Amino acid sequence: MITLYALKQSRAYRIAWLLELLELDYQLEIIERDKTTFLAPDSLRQLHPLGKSPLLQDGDLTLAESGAIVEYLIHRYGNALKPDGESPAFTDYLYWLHYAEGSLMPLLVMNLIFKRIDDRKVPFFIKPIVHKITQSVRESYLNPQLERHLDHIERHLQDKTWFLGETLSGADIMMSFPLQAIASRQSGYPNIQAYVARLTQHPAYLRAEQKLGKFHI
Ligand SMILES: N[C@@H](CCC(=O)N[C@@H](CS)C(=O)NCC(=O)O)C(=O)O
Repeated sequence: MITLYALKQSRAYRIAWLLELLELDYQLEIIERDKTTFLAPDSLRQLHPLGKSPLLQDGDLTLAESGAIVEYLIHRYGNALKPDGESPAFTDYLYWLHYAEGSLMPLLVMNLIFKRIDDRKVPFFIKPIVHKITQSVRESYLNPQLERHLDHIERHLQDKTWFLGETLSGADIMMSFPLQAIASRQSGYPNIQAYVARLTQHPAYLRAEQKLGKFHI
């Protein structure tokens, strides 16, 4: 039996979408976030030392890390979602599948942390200093990097339905989460917006959302 431990409003949407696409039988354990910290509850650490979501159990196997889970499920149950190793699309598949967590998500997480620092209650005389530091990192590094990455993705999606062209693959499963977060915050980038509209209307994605609740991160 497959069990997906899905923290609310998390990367677990990726895995639920994939499980629905593969039409696998699975059990869903929906986990509430801590109301103040927004982190996962300690109970998840009893299943895996890092206590993060998504977490998948398949028989005796317990697997964390959404990229690893996507590769595992596709290898085991759904090779149709991965191009043949000899085809030219294969390296593109590898690139986007790993780019999502390896390059794009760290920038989004850094952005979120800076926003939390900016919003944090501190004595009024310290606030301008904190703001000056976060502003300077945003201007010198974070914003130009984000812009470069979004331009890169926007150009890639030009005239494409999915990341590899016309065929949906594991690369889309991985890119869905960061692009959904970006599309809800950023204006412009019409190819990214259209891509997110497409994926959120995909029948398997809608089935996943019906079980997990609407995604609105
Ligand atoms: N790179 C990991 C990241 C896992 C991760 O940070 N998940 C978040 C939810 S999207 C989480 O569990 N946050 C709660 C916490 O850190 O306590 C993956 O792709 O699975």
